[in-house]
Amino acid sequence: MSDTIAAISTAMGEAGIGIVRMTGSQAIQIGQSVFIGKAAENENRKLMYGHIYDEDKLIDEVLISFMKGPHTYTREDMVEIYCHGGIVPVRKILELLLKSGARLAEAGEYTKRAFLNGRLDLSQAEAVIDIIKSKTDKSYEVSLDQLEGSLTNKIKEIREILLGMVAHIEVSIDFPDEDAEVQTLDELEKNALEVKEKISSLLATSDRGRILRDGLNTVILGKPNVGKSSLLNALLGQQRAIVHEIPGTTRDLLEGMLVLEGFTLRLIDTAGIHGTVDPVEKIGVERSQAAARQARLLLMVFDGSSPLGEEDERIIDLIKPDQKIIFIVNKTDLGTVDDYKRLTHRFPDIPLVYTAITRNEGLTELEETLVGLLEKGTAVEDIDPILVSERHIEIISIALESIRRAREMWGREPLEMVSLEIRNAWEKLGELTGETASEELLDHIFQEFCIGK
Ligand SMILES: Nc1nc2c(ncn2[C@@H]2O[C@H](COP(=O)(O)OP(=O)(O)OP(=O)(O)O)[C@@H](O)[C@H]2O)c(=O)[nH]1
Ligand SMILES: [Mg+2]
Repeated sequence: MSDTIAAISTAMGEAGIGIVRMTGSQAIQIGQSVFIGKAAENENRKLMYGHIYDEDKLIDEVLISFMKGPHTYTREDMVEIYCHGGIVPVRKILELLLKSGARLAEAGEYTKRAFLNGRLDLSQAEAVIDIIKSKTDKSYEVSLDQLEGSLTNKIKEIREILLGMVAHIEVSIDFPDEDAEVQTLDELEKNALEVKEKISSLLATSDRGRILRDGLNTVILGKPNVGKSSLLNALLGQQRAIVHEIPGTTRDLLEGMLVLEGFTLRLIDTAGIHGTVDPVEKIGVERSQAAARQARLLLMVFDGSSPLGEEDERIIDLIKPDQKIIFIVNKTDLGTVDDYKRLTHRFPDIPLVYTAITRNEGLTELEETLVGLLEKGTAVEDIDPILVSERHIEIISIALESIRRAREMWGREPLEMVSLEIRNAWEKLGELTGETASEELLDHIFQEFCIGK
């Protein structure tokens, strides 16, 4: 018998409808005790019209559904009440349910029950929260994929191979015989390679996962006064940074989130880089250089109306081989010198866009170039699930480490040691799906949820 929990499942605020949900062994009985409707009996999984009463007092006009477990989200009996939206009706109904014997659900408790009752595994439960929290279409797609079991299936496959390896080793420990041992090593080598490949290809997606989750670290770079802050403001569509004709306006790093066609960019405006004696500006320049080193994408801004100078060259020198870059030649309304055409010849792989930001010219082309560049590197097109959770990335890295150690050991160390390492990897991966997860870990994960989910 599970105790019965209740919570408001919709967001609090004025809304067309609000949903109050209840699950547990008493849910249906409590629901029936507060509902008066036309249907003769409270049919299973039907939506019924009626009223909620607190004894004689009318609380609200509602639709209600009684759902018998196990074909429910939690696998237990559930009741959902669809009442008027707005904070008062939902609160009044919740209070009535609590008074009638339910207790207030903890954060994520519905999903925790779904997990404990075997409806979802842990990575799927985590996907539920990621879906709720997703801010872009792309991160939503990845989480939905995970909820559908893409990651679970991959991990299951890998764990099965690992278990097979352990079994193989145990047999050859119990029945030692030279030939069998050689065969075991060959077989193990093949399996280990397969596991290593599977795990490595999963891990390779973590970079994309992080970008989907946190946004691509994008730094706007250039010498003073070329229009970096103007660019930040134009892309964000708001006056985020101070823009001024005096060079050296921006000193601190300024950030804004930009969502473009489902891609999230963490845009950072920086102080113009040049040799300066001003102590405050100097610190600003150092920060710009540090930001440039960490950037995944550099938006390098030039003043197209004046020649490409020594200062610009030094900024170009900051480019690192693994960074994506777009050259932006701004202020074309004041004329364009030929130097920038030569830039295209020197760096044929780097896209170059002409803009006049104050006139809103070239911005559409810049956005298109940006999206093109992002699609190249982060398309969600392959069949592999994408790792977005730091927890998953850590688990998989540790498992990979164990496999590596096991491979180093065989032939040199006793088979028992090899077996132990493989078992470690198997157990670690079980934490991802929740098969070997501790109570603390579960608490930690479900606390991230909102109440009512
Ligand atoms: N004519 C013209 N002026 C521009 C253009 N874009 C920006 N400006 C002007 O150039 C000046 C400097 O712009 P900012 O955006 O502050 O330049 P910045 O690169 O952030 O400068 P610092 O913060 O000092 O490094 C301002 O007066 C802008 O209005 C443009 O396309 N054409
Ligand atoms: Mg600025």
